[in-house]
Amino acid sequence: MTVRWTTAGESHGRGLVAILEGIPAGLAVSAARVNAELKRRMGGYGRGARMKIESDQIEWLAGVRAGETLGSPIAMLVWNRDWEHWQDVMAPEADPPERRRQVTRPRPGHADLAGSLKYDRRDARDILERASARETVARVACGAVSKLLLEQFGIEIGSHVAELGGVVARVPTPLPQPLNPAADASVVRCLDPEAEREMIARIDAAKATGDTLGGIVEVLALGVPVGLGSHVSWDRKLDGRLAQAVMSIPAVKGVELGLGFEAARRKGSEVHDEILPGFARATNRAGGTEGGMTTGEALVLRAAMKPISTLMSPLKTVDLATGAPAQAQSERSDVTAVPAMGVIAEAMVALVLAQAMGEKFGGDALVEMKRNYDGYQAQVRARTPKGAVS
Ligand code: EPS
Repeated sequence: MTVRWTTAGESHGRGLVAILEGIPAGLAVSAARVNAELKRRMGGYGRGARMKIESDQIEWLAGVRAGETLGSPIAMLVWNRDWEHWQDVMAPEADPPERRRQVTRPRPGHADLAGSLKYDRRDARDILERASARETVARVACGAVSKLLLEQFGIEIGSHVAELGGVVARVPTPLPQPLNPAADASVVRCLDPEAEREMIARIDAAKATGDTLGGIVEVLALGVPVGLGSHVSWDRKLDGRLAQAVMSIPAVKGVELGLGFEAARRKGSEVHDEILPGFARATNRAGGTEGGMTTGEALVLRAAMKPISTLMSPLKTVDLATGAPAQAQSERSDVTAVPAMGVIAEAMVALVLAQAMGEKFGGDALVEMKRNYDGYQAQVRARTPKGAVS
């Protein structure tokens, strides 16, 4: 069974539902561990008032019994507290009291315009409610369960903010280990205190002028075995699958592995990671994949997020109802969500890795998956020449 997942829910609807299938039976899970990830996602300097309203917590609906997975689809529910204020606007009944809070002035950069035309909606709220990053709550819930599975195999995923609003952080080498407690200690999830101060100042300045900011997050996965993914077909290549998963996060516009775009500017001798005795690598410029497969080195992925498209000082648009020039809709929103995006990107990486681990090691039960994993690791060790690492 392949790991697959889906989500449902509108930003100001009743709640969000996450369904995750293909996690083997016998994995110990707890709502507390999932909720801890949801809490991390809610944080970050520059978030709007909505995060003061919500207090995201899952309720298990299916797939878990006595603290263990059953191998059946896992369903989780997160109620939207803000629903209380939106019941009449978002009511599913055919005859709500009135269709209030309509959006007819599409925001440049948002799904509003293309979605309204494609789905033939007069009210862009029918589009924006689902395009909202609120949906990522459900992804992070699925990612949290995936992380628990990966932990069983010694795989650990973390992230930190490398850039925000044009401020570039000096990334410490080596990175703190474990990474997340150190990153989470910063309100912008940045490991460079000087850059953190400047990022906060720029967020304050952007807020004062009704503007928004983007940035870059780095995600690391440690302990990933060699050989996840495959070189044989385009849709099995793990680098491509990671890129697709992370690019699907709202407002993410670029994904790099290792050197990424920088590799295009260097000579081959300055890009590739030489193979040393014991199959060790002196460098990890590839970022943990070669030929669409993991190398056994750390997976290093960077995701670039554009500034949020809801501006309090709005850009020009055209009213959907009248066709007249207008100012885009401005609603309560975040100045930046880059720190949260790192947590979401961790979840997407966790889901893709859990899926790839499931493909490689199969198993309906965790014990079976572990046996397959141990056998494969022994096979790889037997192929690995002994030798001093120079
Ligand atoms: C969002 C707008 C804001 C954000 C929201 C994404 O919500 P609201 O319109 O209710 O103020 O806070 O993000 C979340 C609710 C969340 O949980 O991440 C948007 O338009 O995309």
